[in-house]
Amino acid sequence: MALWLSSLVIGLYILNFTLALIIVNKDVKTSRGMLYPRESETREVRSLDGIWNFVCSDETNPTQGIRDKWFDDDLSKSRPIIPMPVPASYNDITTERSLRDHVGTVWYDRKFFVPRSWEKDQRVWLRFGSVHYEAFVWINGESAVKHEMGHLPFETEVTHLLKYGAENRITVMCDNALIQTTVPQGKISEVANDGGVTIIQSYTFDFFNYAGIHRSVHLYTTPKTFIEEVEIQTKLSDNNSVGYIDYSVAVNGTAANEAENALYVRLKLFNREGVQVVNTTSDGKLEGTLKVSNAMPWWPYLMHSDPGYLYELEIQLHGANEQLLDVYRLKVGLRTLSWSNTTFQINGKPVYFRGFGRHEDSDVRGKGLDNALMVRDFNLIKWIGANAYRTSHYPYSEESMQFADQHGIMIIDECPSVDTENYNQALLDKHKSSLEQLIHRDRNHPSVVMWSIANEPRTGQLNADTYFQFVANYTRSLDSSRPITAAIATPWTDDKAGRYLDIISFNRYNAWYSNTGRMDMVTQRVIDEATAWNKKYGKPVIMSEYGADTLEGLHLQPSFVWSEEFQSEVFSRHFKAFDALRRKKWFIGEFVWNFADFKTAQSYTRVGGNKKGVFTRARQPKAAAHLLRQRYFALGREVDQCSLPEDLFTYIVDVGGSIKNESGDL
Ligand code: BDP
Repeated sequence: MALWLSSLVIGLYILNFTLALIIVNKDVKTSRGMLYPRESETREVRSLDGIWNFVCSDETNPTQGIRDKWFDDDLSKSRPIIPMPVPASYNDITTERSLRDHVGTVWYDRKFFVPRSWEKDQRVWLRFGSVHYEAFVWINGESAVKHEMGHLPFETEVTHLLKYGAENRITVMCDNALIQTTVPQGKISEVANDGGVTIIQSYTFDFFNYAGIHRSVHLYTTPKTFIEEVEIQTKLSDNNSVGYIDYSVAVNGTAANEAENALYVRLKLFNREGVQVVNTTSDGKLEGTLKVSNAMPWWPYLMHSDPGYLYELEIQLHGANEQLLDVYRLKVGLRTLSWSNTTFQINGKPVYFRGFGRHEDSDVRGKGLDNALMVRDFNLIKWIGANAYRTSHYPYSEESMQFADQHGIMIIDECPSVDTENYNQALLDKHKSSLEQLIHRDRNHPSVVMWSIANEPRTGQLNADTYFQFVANYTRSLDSSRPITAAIATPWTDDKAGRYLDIISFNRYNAWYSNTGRMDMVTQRVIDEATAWNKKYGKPVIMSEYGADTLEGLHLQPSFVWSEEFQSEVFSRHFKAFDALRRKKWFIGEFVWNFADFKTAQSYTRVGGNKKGVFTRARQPKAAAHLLRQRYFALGREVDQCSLPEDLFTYIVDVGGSIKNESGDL
């Protein structure tokens, strides 16, 4: 009897365990609308950025504000408030350790007026560029919207919640807690401290879990019947002289429901000089193709003398009797992407990526959008001669995506899945949703040339195979016009995800995490690993991370870990490997880790944060930046015949003809 009972218990345990392991490919909720807010003849936009009121909940009582309905009145009536800038992470604004390291909910509110003129014949929308990690929003005490997932926008219609010609209140509760089913994952635990117990947030990823209202908050109006979605795909004829823009427009509103057939769109395409080059009208399906003769293709920076060429597409929505209902304008870059098992091409030309992994991170504002920082970063990217970056390890601001379009910088667009492990159904559903939201947001950007579905997922683990098959296939079903990659650090021998990708990216820290300090153990190892990945999957390969922590101003000769000399030498040993690999064609890019120093959680391996930046956190070059600049421009000249900046090399001596011939003219 006892034996029978214990077998039953063991059997039930195994069944329970097995059920937890089964993951299935379920449908996930898809996003709607969310076109970037732009003013037009029919739309008004108002920013709610500024200084908001802020309250931090007690860590041990994170739901108190909900129970006590803090959203019913001004926050100041419930708790003492402090000023908090929006957009910004809240963590580094005050001098308090407790706010920097806070785990759980915080509250924001502010007042704003809505003009009386907005009351009639239109709709009003409230849109957040991003709140990390989960947001709950109330307008005048009424629940307006909830959203889970940092770094991605969300919006809701607030027409019926607003008071027109009067003052309104917006309240936001933001929760930064990361658990095993959030993207990214984390763990919350209760740990004894000197005063009793405290809540600890831990995570394995290597950047500070900054939180708050990270990007702009907008109110905007649309007509009652309006353009809700625009999706475009572009391609060029074989000789790049004719461009094609496939478009499809979705409309929301009563006129759309009542008189579907009466609606049509008129599309006008303007070139950079503002000259109209196409004017066409759709049928009732609101989709079709624009043909652009004498096309100006969108080229990446340094691949062409006029990179980042953008047209402007004006979309006019018309109703019955040709009534103009709505106007929305979108920048369009004409380009074709193609890839095979050996190459990745843009407009028929093979691409060699030279770039960075980056972070949205800076002093004081954390991950908050900052236009000064964004423009400085693009200036540095262009100064150094890079043509690409990966949005490691989450989607970056929409403003930076628009900037990349304009400057011809190619983007590997990554979703917020980092160090993914312990695969389960809830995680899979959210991971897929993060990609859906990302693709929905970024699908019209010419700068986005690849989707990255994860950074350093534990792809050797049980279930990794099924999990990544589902994630990759879902991504492909949403957009088949761009290849899919993931930055993998699992040894190629154990990896189970690569076969679902189009391009293999791998991260490896030779001479840093492995064989620390051994300059003689870099070059061949990089060549061997890249070759092994290519042999295993037969796909193009990118080295998506390599580098070394470097304390600015520390000089040691011969080079020693953490010194500026060490970073330069590690880079140089990699360059040698990359040059050997480039000859094999299937090796298509090199990305340094990282663009700039950035903040991490506290750890004895991090001195004030991760110092693998080529630039400091204040965006000034370390010594290796000058070396990298020479390489990136030299590659640009060899691969894409770009011209070199005059100040690339410092004058040393007039070497005369003989030496010049030996060393080439660089
Ligand atoms: C890689 C991670 C990156 C880290 C980097 C490092 O992808 O997020 O910052 O290592 O340790 O494994 O510097």
